[in-house]
Parts: sequence; C-alpha cells; structure tokens
Amino acid sequence: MQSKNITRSQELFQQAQSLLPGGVDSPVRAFRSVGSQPLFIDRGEGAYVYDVDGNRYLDYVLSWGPLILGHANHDISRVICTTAQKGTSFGAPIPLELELARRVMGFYPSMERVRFVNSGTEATMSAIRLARAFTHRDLIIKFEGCYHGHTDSFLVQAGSGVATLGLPDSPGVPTVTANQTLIAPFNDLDAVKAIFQSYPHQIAAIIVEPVAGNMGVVPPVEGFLEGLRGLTEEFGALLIFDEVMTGFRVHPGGAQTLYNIKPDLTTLGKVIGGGVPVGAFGGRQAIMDLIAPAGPVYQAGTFSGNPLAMAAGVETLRILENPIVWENLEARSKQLKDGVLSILRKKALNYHLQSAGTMFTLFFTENPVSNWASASLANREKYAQFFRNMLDYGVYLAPSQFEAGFLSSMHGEHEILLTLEAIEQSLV
Ligand code: HOZ
Repeated sequence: MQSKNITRSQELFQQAQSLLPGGVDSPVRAFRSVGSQPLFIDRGEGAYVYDVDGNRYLDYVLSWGPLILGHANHDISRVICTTAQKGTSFGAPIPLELELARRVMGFYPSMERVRFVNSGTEATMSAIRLARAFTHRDLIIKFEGCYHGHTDSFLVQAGSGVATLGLPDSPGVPTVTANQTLIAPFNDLDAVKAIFQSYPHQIAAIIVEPVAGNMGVVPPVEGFLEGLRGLTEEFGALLIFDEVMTGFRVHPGGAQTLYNIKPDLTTLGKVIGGGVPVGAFGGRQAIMDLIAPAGPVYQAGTFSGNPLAMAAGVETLRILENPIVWENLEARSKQLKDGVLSILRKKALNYHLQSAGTMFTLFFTENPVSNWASASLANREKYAQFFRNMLDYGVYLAPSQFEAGFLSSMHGEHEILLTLEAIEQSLV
C-alpha cells in the first residue's frame, strides 16, 4: 500500500507552525507520538472524513467522541441551520435549554438538576468546586491515567495528551493546587481506602472516568465502582462520575446505568452537543442547589446553553431515544471486536483489544491493561507503525496509543469489513 499524497496538508501544517503553538489548537491533534504530521480536514460525511488533498478516511476519531451519529447528519445540520437563522447567541434563557435538560435527565435520572456549560473541562472544573463547597473540604482523589480536562487540579498524572506527550505534571500548575489532588491507581480499591484512612475528614470527592478512556479503554474491574460508592458514603465524600467520554457511549445511560451505580454528580459533554461545543454537570438537587443563583457557588458563561449546542443536542438525543439506533451500534461494535480478535488469533499476536460499548483500544501489549502502569507498558512504536499503516489504508485512528476509538451509527457492516481488511494488512 502506497502512502497517500498529503502535500496540501503538509503545506498548511508548515504555515500553521508560525501561527499556532505546535501548529495546532489542541496537542492530541499533532500526530507527534505517531511520528507523523496532522491531516487538515476539509469535510466529513457519515463515517468518513476527507482531507484537503481529497483523500477519504474511515473515521474512528469522530471529533474525539461526540459524533455518535456520524459527520454532517442531515437532521442535526438542518436544526443547526434553522436555529442559526433565528440568532446564534442571546446570553439569555431559551426554551431549548429546558428541552435538552429534560432529555438528558431522561437518560440520566441521577441528574436531578443540570447546568449547561461549553466544554467537558468546564463541567469537571465546576463539579469539583461544587463538591468542595458542599462538603467544606478541599482534597480530591483522581486516578492515574484518567483525564478530566485541563483544569489545574486535574493536570496531575493525567491521561490523554498529557500521557501521550509524557508530561506527568504541567508547569504552571501551582504546587499548592496539585497537592490538593491525591492520586490512586485505577481499579485499586485498597489504595483508595488507604487514602481515605490517611485523610478521613478532608476528602471532598472522588472523580473518576467510570470506564477509563483517556489511557486507552480500561473497564472497571468487578466491585471497583461499587467500592468507590461505598467508601465515599462511609467517609462523607461525593462520588463524581466523569461521563464526558462514556456518556451515551458505553450505554445510552452511561456507565452509571451499565454498572447500576448512582453517583452524586455527573459530568457530560461530547455527545450531548451533537458536534457543537457543550458540557454539562448535574446531580442530586441538594448539591446542585448550591450553584448560583440558587446558591453561593459561582459558575457562569456567556455562551452557556447557547442555541446551536442546545438544538444539536436535542436532535441527537431525540434520535438516540430510538432503541434501534443503540442496537445497531452494539451490533457493529461486536462485529468489529469479533473480527479483530479473530485476526489477532490468526496472526498469533497476543495484543489486547479492550472495549466498552462503542469505545475500543487495541493495546500493543501482551498483558491485559487494568491501570496506567499496565497501559504504559504498551509498545508505542508498534502502535505508531500500525497507525500509519491504517492511514495508508484509509482508516483514521486516534494518533495515540492512549486514546479510545469510537464508532458511529454510520459505520455499517461494509465499513467494518473495510476496517478489518485494513487491520489484517496493517498488523505486522
Ligand atoms: N478529550 C479528548 C482526549 N481524550 C480530546 C480533546 C483534546 O484534548 O483535544
């Protein structure tokens, strides 16, 4: 398979270096860890994206998760256009906020009140402030390799681009802030218990990706999430499920429905904006009523609840309310998973495919991955080669071993077969 002509992307990336730091607006896009340079995208359609050189790729990045209905879905595009014709932002309440809130609560009944924001980072940042105010405590527990956006408190042993670039901490985060974040290995309940025993009255909350997605996909071991629920109750702390990535992705009702655990607070983003920037946090009414103006915890935003995100979100959730959409997504996810496992067996490769619902990661390691220590053993060079080979076969994966792949409802049987053929050729 010949490499594709990406001359125009290369030219644009060259220009971008003198305009944007590192040539991109978010580090995970830079392709650095896969020894390549980013493609500039012209357009998307269904399961495919087209770069500025006219190459077509089957897309498993899907804007890092939001596009569960694929690119440029007709219904979503239509509501965005009709909404935009009436105005794009008012900084005032609109009826669509209520409609999206009702739909979100329908899928996530633990969210008795919800506040819409503009990104997952904003949602987690606000949720942690709220948890601290509610408990009158300062410390939080997060897990090594989990990523909750780029707020200071969370840039400690974080996943996603932070792990990909090998930056355990970020300069610019005050030590005093980083010290308020206590770290435990994912899936290690004893470690969490030990932290609670050391600080029995100081921990405001545990924040967790209930299925980790930002060190690659790492499901919780049996009893882990139940154990976190039990410990938080025992020690008077809150349990925050960061479902920005897992929301509507591991189950329409998120990991909290899949594993039947009720968190105190939930953060959402990605899917609930239908491809337009959005975030949300919500939970028990008694906690949420502390948010201004109902209560004293300040949180605000000019574009929060803006018409375009609300309209695209309502339309997306309306479509996802049809159970057939999820059944098809699950069927295609299974087809992909079974196919990859059979290729691995045929090639006698003992790599680990890990998945949950519509999210997956092929780890280039012979050991199952249960936390960051085991994820970080994966062979990054082999992943990089695989990534480049797949691109040559027209399949666009996340440019990092430590991210998730995502399916959309537009990935049909044919697309999965194409993907499996590409994987068979690309795995060497
Ligand atoms: N939150 C995503 C990483 N897993 C992608 C967003 C970004 O960092 O650009």
